[in-house]
Amino acid sequence: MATQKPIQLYDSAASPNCQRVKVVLAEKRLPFEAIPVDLKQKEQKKPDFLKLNPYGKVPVIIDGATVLYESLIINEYLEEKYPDPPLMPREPARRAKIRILIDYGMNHLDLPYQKIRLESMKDKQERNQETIEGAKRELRNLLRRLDGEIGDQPYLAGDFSLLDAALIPRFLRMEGMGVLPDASLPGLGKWLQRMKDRPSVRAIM
Ligand SMILES: N[C@@H](CCC(=O)N[C@@H](CS)C(=O)NCC(=O)O)C(=O)O
Repeated sequence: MATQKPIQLYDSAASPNCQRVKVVLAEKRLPFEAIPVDLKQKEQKKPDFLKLNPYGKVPVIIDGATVLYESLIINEYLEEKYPDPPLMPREPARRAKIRILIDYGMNHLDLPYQKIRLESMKDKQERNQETIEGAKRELRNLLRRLDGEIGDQPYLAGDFSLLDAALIPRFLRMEGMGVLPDASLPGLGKWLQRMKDRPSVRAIM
């Protein structure tokens, strides 16, 4: 019987979008072959790569005859195709809630998050510290909702789920930016520490 090749992941080590897929692959103990894509050399815009992902971005996975891009969609696919261990609850309402929180963490936090990122990338003399501090305050205000969601639970939706995997790359960066840990967000501080103890997260750090 022919054995199926391991999943191939077109990857860039520093990419948060690739990292969230690698967390799910590791949690599900799925062997994969990482194919590095040099983003600086624009390998992602070459015709052969565009055949895999017309958006010209990583990650892309190849699983047998299936070629997929968009990290959140890849993770949903991995959950459906390889349901053990489950990273989504069984109840439709709880699954829907997780998707709402993924959307919140990815899209609703995006404006202040990107503001800090872009401002911090500037040369020191051009950087506007007030813009950065204002965006940090804005971001912490938005994070209160997630801090309220986690409460005393170990993970954002109770058990470890696709929600934690989706958000951890961004939260590791927020820690690097000095947004977290913060006394006003105690639940998220504890969660971040717990996440960093997981082998799947240690592997992307
Ligand atoms: N929505 C996409 C975003 C993918 C994305 O922006 N990937 C970045 C790396 S983190 C990339 O490939 N950037 C290179 C480019 O845009 O040319 C996803 O979730 O997979």
